[in-house]
Amino acid sequence: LTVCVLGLGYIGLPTAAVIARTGARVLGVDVSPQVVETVNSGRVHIEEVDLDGLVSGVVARGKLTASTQIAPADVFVIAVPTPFDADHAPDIGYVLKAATTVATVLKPGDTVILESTSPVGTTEKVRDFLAQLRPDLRLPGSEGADVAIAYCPERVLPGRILVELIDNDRVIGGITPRCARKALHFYRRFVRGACVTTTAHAAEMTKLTENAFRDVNIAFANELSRVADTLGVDVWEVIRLANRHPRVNILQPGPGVGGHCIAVDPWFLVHGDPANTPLIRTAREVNDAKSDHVVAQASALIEATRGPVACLGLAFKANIDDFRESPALKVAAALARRFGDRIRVVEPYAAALPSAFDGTGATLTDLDTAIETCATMIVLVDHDLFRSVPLDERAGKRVYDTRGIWPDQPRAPAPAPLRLAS
Ligand code: SAJ
Repeated sequence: LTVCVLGLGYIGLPTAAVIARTGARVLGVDVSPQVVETVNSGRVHIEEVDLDGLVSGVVARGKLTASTQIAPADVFVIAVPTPFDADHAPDIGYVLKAATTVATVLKPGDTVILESTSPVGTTEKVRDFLAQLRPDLRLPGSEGADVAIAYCPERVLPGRILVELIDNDRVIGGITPRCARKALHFYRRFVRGACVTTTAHAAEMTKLTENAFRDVNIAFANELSRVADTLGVDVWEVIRLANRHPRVNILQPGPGVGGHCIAVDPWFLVHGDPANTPLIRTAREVNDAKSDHVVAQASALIEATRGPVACLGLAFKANIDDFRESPALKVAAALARRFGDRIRVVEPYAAALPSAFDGTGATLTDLDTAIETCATMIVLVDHDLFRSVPLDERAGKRVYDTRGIWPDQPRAPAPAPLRLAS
């Protein structure tokens, strides 16, 4: 079996490597010559647990090669980004560009699988696009179709990608049932989880639904944290207690929602049906507004104090080195613009401060120095390293813990008791 994976990013590269490990010959295609060169030398350009060892192994055995040029294959997996534009409208330009590339080598018997998160209807658009470019082929939907096209979203969690690529269930949506079966056959090579077939439309909407579900649930937690602030209640305690109910499972509040998926994908659903998505849209707005609220709260705290302030964390979530679309980075950079050299950023996963801090005067420091020198600490990421700081090292500090990692931290004096209406 020969497989071509288009896009060697956070999903494409691990997927290519896992398929190559099954013994298939895999060609990874990327527009970036640097990425191609890095992979061909057996190295990786992204941080992901165990990925370096896997890639160097399959490259050394000649099972995985990378190129900027496509070549004929039996299966094509498209794993390119689908961003949105300024109006939150999905941009499937990279997907269509990848399809154009595939069209140059597509032949009867091949399977084309789209894995990129995509608005509902995109897989059919890919089919229509390929039909225009290759009128000589019989594409699904036409009599005696000899090419299969399917949608199979990735659903792996950064930090656990190699485990989840194998263990998670997969939803495989075919343009026709035959396409789904053909793609199913492919995924069974490396997936241990269940592989469930459906239509392309249902699979596309399923992916968006999963991330919108998480976004709405995080928004609920973020809204609760604001209410709890107003009422002078500890939101972490309330959530812990409420979650003792057998049918309640509230997620964790934080400084907002980051990453490339959860803050993006819900918009694809909203865009698909704006009139019927007030909840999903509002959840997005609640989560985005949470970052602004955290900036305001932290600013008030910093203004009331003197001396250096530690901002703990820049990553978009715990224990990863990914700073793109990170609410922690957004908050810390806003504080740096406002408070300049008082801001000391601690981020064990950063070698230098990102460009958002250029010209602000803020500096990167290590945790020990921050504990020694900063009387004020703003927790923005729940890295294990921060979680493990014991209470005696935090005693007497003014702490704004947006992630709830230090439940034993003495709280600032509660606001005056509420006057209840009689
Ligand atoms: N977050 C909270 N509170 C929580 C959980 C998360 O504030 O209780 C924040 C995180 O700190 C982070 C953001 O949400 O800023 C997203 O983190 P995440 O761990 O929820 O998700 P991602 O973006 O790493 O990966 C998600 C996953 N989707 C779901 O869990 C439904 C993953 O399975 C998907 O494959 C991935 O999106 C994707 O590629 O779509």
